[in-house]
Amino acid sequence: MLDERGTVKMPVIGIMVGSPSDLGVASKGAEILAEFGVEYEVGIASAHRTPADAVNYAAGAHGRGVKVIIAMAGMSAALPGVMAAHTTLPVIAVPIASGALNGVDALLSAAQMPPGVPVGSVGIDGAKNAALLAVRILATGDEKLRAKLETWSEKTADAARKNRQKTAEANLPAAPDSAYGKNDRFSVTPRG
Ligand code: AIR
Repeated sequence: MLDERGTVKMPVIGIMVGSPSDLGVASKGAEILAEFGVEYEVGIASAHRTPADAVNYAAGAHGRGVKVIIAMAGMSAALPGVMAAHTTLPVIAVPIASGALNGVDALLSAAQMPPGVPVGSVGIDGAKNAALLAVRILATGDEKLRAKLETWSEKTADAARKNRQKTAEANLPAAPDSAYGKNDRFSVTPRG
């Protein structure tokens, strides 16, 4: 829901990117949040170029109703850590592939936080997983969202199962469907 200035009225997820060059990756996460009907907003602030903006956003996020921050940055990415240092909200990092080290630098910056200031990092350019993880966090207190997550997982599993036919297409002897047990994403059938 947008107000007259085009900003989201009640965002529960705050996505922050370090540069406009990160927005392409950010949209992959945004697509997931939109699919789940979760309100989100996207900001641009750099821990190095506009540090006060990043800090102020993090410090004010809880008061504005934000429940999870997703911080995305490449190269020597301080953004997730700096934001985590200024809020008690969960901060999920998305290291962005950029520069000579292609995201490995950003991944290590996000993952190797000093004890006491936690940042959870997904993989390089893992905006989709960051959004899904944020939805999972919200779903712990929202039964409707949890049900949506289950349906989403079932849909994904069904799509993955359709790939089984590819063994036959590749002229390989296919394992029978019965060998995979029940088609239930969350139940594991005991070995017979
Ligand atoms: N960055 C921006 N300020 C601090 C950092 N680490 C990151 C951005 C982007 C990369 O540097 O998040 O991934 C390159 O930014 P730009 O603006 O030069 O494209």
